[in-house]
Amino acid sequence: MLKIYGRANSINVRKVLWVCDEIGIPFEREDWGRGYRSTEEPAFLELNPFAVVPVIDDDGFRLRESNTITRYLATRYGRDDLYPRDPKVRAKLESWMDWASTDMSWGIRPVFMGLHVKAPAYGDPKIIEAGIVEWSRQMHALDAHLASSGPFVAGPAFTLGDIPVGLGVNRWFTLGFDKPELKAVSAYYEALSTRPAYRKHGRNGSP
Ligand SMILES: N[C@@H](CCC(=O)N[C@@H](CS)C(=O)NCC(=O)O)C(=O)O
Repeated sequence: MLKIYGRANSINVRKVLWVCDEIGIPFEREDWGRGYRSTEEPAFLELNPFAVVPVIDDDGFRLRESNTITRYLATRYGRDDLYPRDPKVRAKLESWMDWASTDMSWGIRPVFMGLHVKAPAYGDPKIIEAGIVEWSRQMHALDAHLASSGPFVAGPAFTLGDIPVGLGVNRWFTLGFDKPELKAVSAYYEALSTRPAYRKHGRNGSP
Protein backbone atom coordinates (compact mmCIF):
# COMPACT_ATOMS: atom_id res chain seq x y z
CA MET A 1 0.00 0.00 0.00
CA LEU A 2 1.11 3.56 -0.67
CA LYS A 3 2.85 5.06 2.35
CA ILE A 4 2.84 8.82 2.97
CA TYR A 5 5.29 10.34 5.41
CA GLY A 6 4.24 13.71 6.80
CA ARG A 7 1.83 15.52 9.11
CA ALA A 8 -1.69 16.01 7.72
CA ASN A 9 -1.72 19.76 8.50
CA SER A 10 1.21 20.54 6.17
CA ILE A 11 0.13 22.34 3.00
CA ASN A 12 2.47 20.14 0.97
CA VAL A 13 1.27 16.88 2.53
CA ARG A 14 -2.32 18.01 1.95
CA LYS A 15 -1.66 18.13 -1.80
CA VAL A 16 -0.81 14.42 -1.71
CA LEU A 17 -3.77 13.51 0.53
CA TRP A 18 -6.10 15.46 -1.74
CA VAL A 19 -4.90 13.81 -4.94
CA CYS A 20 -5.07 10.35 -3.32
CA ASP A 21 -8.72 10.96 -2.43
CA GLU A 22 -9.52 12.37 -5.90
CA ILE A 23 -8.11 9.18 -7.44
CA GLY A 24 -9.25 6.77 -4.71
CA ILE A 25 -5.80 5.50 -3.78
CA PRO A 26 -5.67 3.75 -0.40
CA PHE A 27 -2.72 4.83 1.74
CA GLU A 28 -1.13 4.66 5.15
CA ARG A 29 0.27 7.84 6.66
CA GLU A 30 2.89 8.41 9.32
CA ASP A 31 3.16 11.75 11.19
CA TRP A 32 6.49 13.53 10.71
CA GLY A 33 7.37 17.21 10.91
CA ARG A 34 6.58 20.22 13.09
CA GLY A 35 4.75 19.09 16.24
CA TYR A 36 5.50 15.42 15.58
CA ARG A 37 8.73 13.46 15.07
CA SER A 38 11.45 15.73 13.78
CA THR A 39 12.39 15.47 10.12
CA GLU A 40 16.00 15.88 11.32
CA GLU A 41 15.93 12.39 12.85
CA PRO A 42 18.28 10.02 11.01
CA ALA A 43 15.35 7.71 10.14
CA PHE A 44 13.67 10.56 8.25
CA LEU A 45 16.85 11.94 6.69
CA GLU A 46 17.32 8.52 5.17
CA LEU A 47 13.94 9.01 3.42
CA ASN A 48 14.60 12.62 2.46
CA PRO A 49 17.96 14.28 3.12
CA PHE A 50 16.27 17.68 2.66
CA ALA A 51 14.32 17.05 5.90
CA VAL A 52 10.92 18.13 4.60
CA VAL A 53 7.56 16.41 4.21
CA PRO A 54 5.95 14.84 2.22
CA VAL A 55 7.72 11.73 1.06
CA ILE A 56 5.92 8.73 -0.43
CA ASP A 57 6.91 5.11 -0.73
CA ASP A 58 5.02 3.36 -3.50
CA ASP A 59 6.00 -0.32 -3.29
CA GLY A 60 9.65 0.61 -2.72
CA PHE A 61 9.66 3.64 -5.03
CA ARG A 62 10.46 6.65 -2.87
CA LEU A 63 9.61 10.15 -4.01
CA ARG A 64 9.78 13.64 -2.51
CA GLU A 65 8.47 17.05 -3.72
CA SER A 66 4.73 17.45 -3.33
CA ASN A 67 3.89 18.74 -6.82
CA THR A 68 5.95 15.98 -8.43
CA ILE A 69 4.20 13.39 -6.25
CA THR A 70 0.76 14.56 -7.44
CA ARG A 71 1.90 14.36 -11.07
CA TYR A 72 3.40 10.90 -10.49
CA LEU A 73 0.22 9.53 -8.90
CA ALA A 74 -2.09 10.99 -11.58
CA THR A 75 0.13 9.47 -14.29
CA ARG A 76 0.51 6.11 -12.51
CA TYR A 77 -3.26 5.78 -12.18
CA GLY A 78 -3.96 6.98 -15.73
CA ARG A 79 -5.89 10.07 -14.67
CA ASP A 80 -5.65 12.11 -17.86
CA ASP A 81 -8.51 14.28 -16.62
CA LEU A 82 -6.37 15.51 -13.72
CA TYR A 83 -3.15 15.66 -15.75
CA PRO A 84 -4.15 16.04 -19.42
CA ARG A 85 -1.73 14.83 -22.08
CA ASP A 86 -2.33 17.81 -24.38
CA PRO A 87 1.02 19.65 -24.10
CA LYS A 88 -0.57 23.08 -23.94
CA VAL A 89 -3.14 22.23 -21.28
CA ARG A 90 -0.45 20.40 -19.32
CA ALA A 91 1.98 23.32 -19.53
CA LYS A 92 -0.74 25.72 -18.46
CA LEU A 93 -1.67 23.78 -15.35
CA GLU A 94 1.99 23.22 -14.51
CA SER A 95 2.62 26.94 -14.71
CA TRP A 96 0.02 27.37 -11.95
CA MET A 97 1.67 24.67 -9.85
CA ASP A 98 4.99 26.51 -10.21
CA TRP A 99 3.34 29.85 -9.43
CA ALA A 100 1.75 28.46 -6.25
CA SER A 101 5.11 27.13 -5.05
CA THR A 102 7.00 30.34 -5.84
CA ASP A 103 5.33 33.73 -6.37
CA MET A 104 2.24 32.95 -4.30
CA SER A 105 4.09 31.17 -1.51
CA TRP A 106 6.61 34.01 -1.03
CA GLY A 107 3.74 36.18 0.20
CA ILE A 108 1.99 33.41 2.12
CA ARG A 109 4.99 32.29 4.14
CA PRO A 110 5.56 35.36 6.36
CA VAL A 111 1.81 35.75 6.93
CA PHE A 112 1.28 32.10 7.85
CA MET A 113 4.44 31.83 9.96
CA GLY A 114 3.73 35.12 11.73
CA LEU A 115 -0.02 34.88 12.32
CA HIS A 116 -0.59 31.13 12.63
CA VAL A 117 2.65 29.39 13.64
CA LYS A 118 3.75 32.50 15.57
CA ALA A 119 7.36 31.75 14.75
CA PRO A 120 9.66 34.28 16.47
CA ALA A 121 11.52 34.93 13.22
CA TYR A 122 8.26 36.30 11.73
CA GLY A 123 7.15 38.24 14.84
CA ASP A 124 7.84 41.69 13.36
CA PRO A 125 4.49 43.11 12.12
CA LYS A 126 6.37 44.79 9.23
CA ILE A 127 7.40 41.37 7.90
CA ILE A 128 3.79 40.16 8.09
CA GLU A 129 2.50 43.35 6.44
CA ALA A 130 4.98 43.02 3.59
CA GLY A 131 3.80 39.43 3.10
CA ILE A 132 0.16 40.56 2.97
CA VAL A 133 1.02 43.19 0.34
CA GLU A 134 2.85 40.68 -1.85
CA TRP A 135 0.27 37.91 -1.38
CA SER A 136 -2.58 40.33 -2.19
CA ARG A 137 -0.80 41.43 -5.36
CA GLN A 138 -0.56 37.80 -6.47
CA MET A 139 -4.17 37.09 -5.52
CA HIS A 140 -5.39 40.03 -7.62
CA ALA A 141 -3.62 38.47 -10.61
CA LEU A 142 -5.21 35.09 -9.85
CA ASP A 143 -8.60 36.80 -9.57
CA ALA A 144 -8.21 38.47 -12.96
CA HIS A 145 -7.13 35.16 -14.51
CA LEU A 146 -10.08 33.23 -13.07
CA ALA A 147 -12.52 35.96 -14.12
CA SER A 148 -11.33 35.84 -17.73
CA SER A 149 -10.26 32.20 -18.19
CA GLY A 150 -11.77 30.18 -15.31
CA PRO A 151 -13.56 28.71 -13.58
CA PHE A 152 -10.44 26.58 -12.89
CA VAL A 153 -6.83 27.60 -13.29
CA ALA A 154 -6.32 25.69 -16.55
CA GLY A 155 -9.75 26.62 -17.90
CA PRO A 156 -13.03 24.73 -17.91
CA ALA A 157 -12.07 21.64 -15.90
CA PHE A 158 -10.49 20.82 -12.55
CA THR A 159 -6.88 19.63 -12.90
CA LEU A 160 -3.80 19.06 -10.77
CA GLY A 161 -3.08 22.79 -11.10
CA ASP A 162 -6.00 23.51 -8.79
CA ILE A 163 -4.51 21.48 -5.95
CA PRO A 164 -1.63 23.76 -4.86
CA VAL A 165 -3.56 26.88 -5.86
CA GLY A 166 -6.69 25.70 -4.00
CA LEU A 167 -4.69 25.09 -0.83
CA GLY A 168 -3.20 28.58 -1.01
CA VAL A 169 -6.70 29.99 -1.54
CA ASN A 170 -7.93 28.13 1.55
CA ARG A 171 -5.08 29.69 3.50
CA TRP A 172 -6.08 33.14 2.18
CA PHE A 173 -9.65 32.81 3.44
CA THR A 174 -8.76 31.02 6.69
CA LEU A 175 -6.07 33.34 8.04
CA GLY A 176 -7.41 36.41 9.81
CA PHE A 177 -6.21 39.69 8.24
CA ASP A 178 -7.81 42.50 6.24
CA LYS A 179 -8.05 41.39 2.66
CA PRO A 180 -9.51 42.82 -0.53
CA GLU A 181 -12.70 41.35 -1.94
CA LEU A 182 -11.85 39.07 -4.86
CA LYS A 183 -15.06 37.90 -6.53
CA ALA A 184 -13.61 35.32 -8.90
CA VAL A 185 -11.37 33.84 -6.19
CA SER A 186 -14.40 33.57 -3.87
CA ALA A 187 -16.37 31.79 -6.61
CA TYR A 188 -13.37 29.48 -7.16
CA TYR A 189 -13.24 28.69 -3.44
CA GLU A 190 -16.92 27.71 -3.52
CA ALA A 191 -16.47 25.65 -6.70
CA LEU A 192 -13.59 23.71 -5.13
CA SER A 193 -15.64 23.23 -1.98
CA THR A 194 -18.10 21.02 -3.87
CA ARG A 195 -15.31 18.40 -4.00
CA PRO A 196 -15.34 16.07 -0.96
CA ALA A 197 -11.53 15.69 -1.09
CA TYR A 198 -11.10 19.48 -0.85
CA ARG A 199 -13.51 19.65 2.07
CA LYS A 200 -11.48 16.96 3.81
CA HIS A 201 -7.93 18.09 3.12
CA GLY A 202 -8.27 21.70 1.97
CA ARG A 203 -11.20 23.67 3.36
CA ASN A 204 -11.23 21.78 6.65
CA GLY A 205 -10.86 24.71 9.05
CA SER A 206 -7.08 24.65 9.05
CA PRO A 207 -5.10 27.36 7.21
N1 LIG B 1 9.34 21.70 -1.97
C1 LIG B 1 8.87 20.84 -0.92
C2 LIG B 1 8.64 21.67 0.32
C3 LIG B 1 8.22 20.80 1.48
C4 LIG B 1 8.09 21.61 2.78
O1 LIG B 1 8.53 22.76 2.88
N2 LIG B 1 7.50 20.98 3.77
C5 LIG B 1 7.33 21.61 5.08
C6 LIG B 1 5.89 21.46 5.55
S1 LIG B 1 4.72 22.28 4.51
C7 LIG B 1 8.20 20.90 6.10
O2 LIG B 1 8.55 19.74 5.94
N3 LIG B 1 8.53 21.60 7.18
C8 LIG B 1 9.30 21.03 8.26
C9 LIG B 1 8.48 20.38 9.31
O3 LIG B 1 7.25 20.26 9.22
O4 LIG B 1 9.10 19.92 10.28
C10 LIG B 1 7.59 20.13 -1.39
O5 LIG B 1 6.80 20.75 -2.12
O6 LIG B 1 7.38 18.96 -1.04
